[in-house]
Amino acid sequence: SYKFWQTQPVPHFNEKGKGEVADGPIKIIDPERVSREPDALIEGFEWATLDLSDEKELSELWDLLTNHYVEDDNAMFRLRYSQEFLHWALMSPGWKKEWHVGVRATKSRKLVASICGVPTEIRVRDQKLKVIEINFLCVHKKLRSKRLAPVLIKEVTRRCYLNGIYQAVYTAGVILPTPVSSCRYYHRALDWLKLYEVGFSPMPTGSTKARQIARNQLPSATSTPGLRPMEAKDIDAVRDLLDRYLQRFQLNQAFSREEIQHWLVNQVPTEAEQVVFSYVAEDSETHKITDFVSFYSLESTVIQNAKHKGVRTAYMYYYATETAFNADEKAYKERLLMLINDALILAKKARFDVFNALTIHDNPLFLEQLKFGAGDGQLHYYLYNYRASPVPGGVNERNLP
Ligand code: YNC
Ligand code: MG
Repeated sequence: SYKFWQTQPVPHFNEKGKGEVADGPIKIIDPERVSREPDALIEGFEWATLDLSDEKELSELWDLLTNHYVEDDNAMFRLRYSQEFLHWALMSPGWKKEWHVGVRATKSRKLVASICGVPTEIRVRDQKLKVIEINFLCVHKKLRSKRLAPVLIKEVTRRCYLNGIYQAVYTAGVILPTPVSSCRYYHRALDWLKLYEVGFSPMPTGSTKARQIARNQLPSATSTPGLRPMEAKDIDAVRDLLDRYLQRFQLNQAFSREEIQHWLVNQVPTEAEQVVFSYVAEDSETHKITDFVSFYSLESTVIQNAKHKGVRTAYMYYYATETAFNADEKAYKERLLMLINDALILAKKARFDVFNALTIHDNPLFLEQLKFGAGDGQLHYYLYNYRASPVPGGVNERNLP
């Protein structure tokens, strides 16, 4: 019955006149009237502001998430973000430690809950919005169902309002009032046998291990001419290419140059865990960047398995190509199939076990043909304090001329 969400500035289910109302904020916030003090926490706990530039506090957050963050419905796998990933995800341009909120046990000082945000800009159709992107809402397993989550959400909201940010975006696997868009996870096996052994991939009726392994085999070399890792010198070309691509979608992120650098250029030293893997195709004659593809690395812990401790997963990230979509859909699809298949090859070479992609952007054009299979997981996209008519069919709805 959404006792908490009912009280929040989000569109409610079955709102009257849905679709007739113009996009816009739900509530106008007067920062002068926002409380200077956080709400009280349950006895024995206190608020904390995490300083993630301090290795020790970063590893405290890592520890909380490694043991208590998102699991699948059958509790077989739990997301295992690396410390490098947390650094990447939470210290993007414009980050503030005030938006890395924690709860500590007063006596032991142990970190028992978190909610984090980073600022960015999004476009919802013709409107540009300054937002906070909320992630890593987590409550220690022993403190579940005590209504701590609403208190955390209210606290990060207060800290955003005080800093002049009145809207937010977030995603969740669960249904809350009210998704602006929804999509499904697809999975492409890179090491089928391992995925079978950990209980992730089932054996299709009538198939065999040998047949499944053969079916998921990939070429050893990539095909896109001039494909190489993205470097800092490619930032402007990639930004231009990606921005033109993203503007075709009704809901998208308006990346600054600094954000392109942060989110797409690998900055992790070779001895540490690389997070983002980006590649560009450079034309050998004109030296123009014609294509771009990227994925990021996020492991899962295998909760109970004698042989395997973790699954290394590559997640499809952004991509774009000069091959025009509207001019020739067939040529576009061919190019995309080659580019994404190359991403699979590169992920396999980097020892990933599985490649995930959502049904967003132009992904539906390649998923089936590149042997991705539909998973059980859904991902719902939400806006806070902003009413937007639904982006039908997911974030992939195109702004066709
Ligand atoms: C969720 N994922 O419905 P009602 S995703 C938001 N996002 O409220 P309690 C959630 N709300 O129904 P527990 C939610 N999951 O009564 C549950 N809720 O209105 C709502 N899991 O609270 C739920 N991380 O504390 C209900 O539940 C109320 O102890 C119940 O805690 C929940 O990061 C949770 O999946 C999720 O750690 C923390 O189960 C806990 O169960 C847990 O009694 C494993 O809470 C990890 C996990 C969620 C990952 C994520 C995005 C979060 C977005 C939060 C909303 C942000 C709004 C914008 C704020 C900024 C505004 C500005 C400007
Ligand atoms: Mg709770």
